[in-house]
Amino acid sequence: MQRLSTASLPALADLAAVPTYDRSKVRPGIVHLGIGAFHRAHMAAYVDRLLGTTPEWGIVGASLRRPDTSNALAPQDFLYVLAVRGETTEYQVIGSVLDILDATSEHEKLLEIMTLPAIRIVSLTVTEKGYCHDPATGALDETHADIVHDLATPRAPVSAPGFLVEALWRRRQAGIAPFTVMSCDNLPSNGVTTARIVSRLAALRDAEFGAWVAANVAFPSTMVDRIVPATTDADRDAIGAALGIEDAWPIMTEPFTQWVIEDRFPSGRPAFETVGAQLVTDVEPFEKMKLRMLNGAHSSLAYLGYLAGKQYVSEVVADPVFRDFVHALMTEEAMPTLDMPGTDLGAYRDQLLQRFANPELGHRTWQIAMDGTQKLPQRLLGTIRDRLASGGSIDRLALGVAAWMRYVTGVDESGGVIEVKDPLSARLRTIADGAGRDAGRLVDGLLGVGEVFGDLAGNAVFRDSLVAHVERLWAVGARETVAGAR
Ligand code: CS2
Repeated sequence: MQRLSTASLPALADLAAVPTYDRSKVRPGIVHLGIGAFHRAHMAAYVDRLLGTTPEWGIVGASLRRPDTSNALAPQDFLYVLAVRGETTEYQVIGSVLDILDATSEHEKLLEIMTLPAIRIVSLTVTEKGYCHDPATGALDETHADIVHDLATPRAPVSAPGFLVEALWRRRQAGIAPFTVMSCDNLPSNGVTTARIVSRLAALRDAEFGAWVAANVAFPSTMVDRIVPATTDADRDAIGAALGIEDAWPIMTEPFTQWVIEDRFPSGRPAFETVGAQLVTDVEPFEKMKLRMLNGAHSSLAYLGYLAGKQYVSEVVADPVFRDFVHALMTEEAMPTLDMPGTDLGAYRDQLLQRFANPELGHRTWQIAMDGTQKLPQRLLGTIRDRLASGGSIDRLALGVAAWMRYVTGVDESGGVIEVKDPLSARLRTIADGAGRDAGRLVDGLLGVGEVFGDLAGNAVFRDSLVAHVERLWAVGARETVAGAR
């Protein structure tokens, strides 16, 4: 089978939407750190639609950890297929990514590109843990190994904040205006959080420079939304069969896509609003709605569903017990904490349930269960804090957290091993091993992970609810526990 490349595009045009602009005229204007599946299904697809009219906004991507994306896409001119799976599948070939660098071996080249005056935006999808921060407070974790490294050798950084700081430093030295830093990760107030982290790292390097970053670099917040499961070999085969072309790393996604952007780009930006993004002055209410409704429900379904032996999110919500539970979690416990005048939250919730049910996506519960320590604060714990403050019930939200606690013990309901992926997995393991089958000890041990739970650790209502749920999860399993909690 022929490999996807510029040369193969004309033959593909009958089966897929291919770039209609002249790719040879596109120039880099954006550097994107963390070019994983999400970016390739989301921002890169928006930018792809802009390049016909504004070819100065092409993307140079960088992977901070592994060279695999670059290795897969370089032989195909960085083109890839985006398969949009709804009732039918639509194929697009995305051409907005011009190059991908492996930051581990090409850090100098990456920094040189980040210093070019033509680069006016540096965007990020490095996942929650890529910010090297304390998730409970949003502050830079100054003891993080990557941060310690980047402070010792600032000219050859390894972390996303380290690359931003060094590139901003070089631009300032050279008298080049700073780029705008746009986080596209699922963090609360992601712009403010990124600003805090990057300015702090800059200040640790040089106090005056830190103040300059805080005063001169724009960090707009964004709300990003599109469900993008990890690509499987079966997906690659399906693309081959449908399009007659070999793509080493196609991306699968759903039809829905949303991008809300705070309009603060002093160095200029593409006309994102012409390709479906919403430009607003305050993103925070949108972010909160999405994190608490979509992601809060997602994580709860992932832990509970995984424990109940369900591999995919669509399988979990196909079971009325789980569906009713998550409907109630959103309606009774998440929606009352949101302030979104003019938005029909009930309709938003129903649309989420429909998206979760998409049987074509194959979105694994295990994938969402990853990195719980980095995700729980903004997905469930902030909601719980607000509910406790207003005297509302928290039992369903707490069941989501309890399911995470049960999950990180590393043993599933049939005695099988759970591969717990989390930057704090070793610590979680020690706590779980020390607790044995004692729910109180497990809960207290995990609540003691201060960078996740913060002040919530001392709340008796929350603790009691967790202990009762963990006991039940052990005694009757996830499905029965959920059935009793609807
Ligand atoms: C998911 C998200 O993996 C996860 O934790 O909850 O990636 C989710 O699919 C996206 O945020 C949807 O926009």
